[in-house]
Amino acid sequence: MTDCLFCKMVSGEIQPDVVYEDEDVLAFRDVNPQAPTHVLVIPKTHIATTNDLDADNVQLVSKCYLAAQQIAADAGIAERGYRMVMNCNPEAGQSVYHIHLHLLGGRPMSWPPG
Ligand code: DGP
Repeated sequence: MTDCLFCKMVSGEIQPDVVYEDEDVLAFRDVNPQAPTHVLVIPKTHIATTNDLDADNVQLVSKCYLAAQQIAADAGIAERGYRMVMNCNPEAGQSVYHIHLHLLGGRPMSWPPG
């Protein structure tokens, strides 16, 4: 999608701080980090929200999780623990409408989230 911030990162029009990339997935540091490690993992295919997942595209979410797992291991936070979350729509705080998996770690976190 031409108007999507994260699609512009996939195309190279905008260059984030990339930590991982393969043919299906791009991962980069969040511009406003909420933890010492805060990486966004996105499918290169535009999917606006998790409501738009279906049997044909859901495997991209699996790939995001596996990439995040590796990034967490590389960051040295796998054993201490980390959080992975996708926000959907306004009440959950989604602000960029291209699905993204937040990987957060490197500090203790509370539950439930705010
Ligand atoms: P969410 O609120 O779940 O939609 O998360 C969107 C995240 O995207 C938020 O944590 C901030 C991040 N973000 C927004 N604009 C940019 C940007 O231009 N570059 C990077 N690296 N991250 C961004």
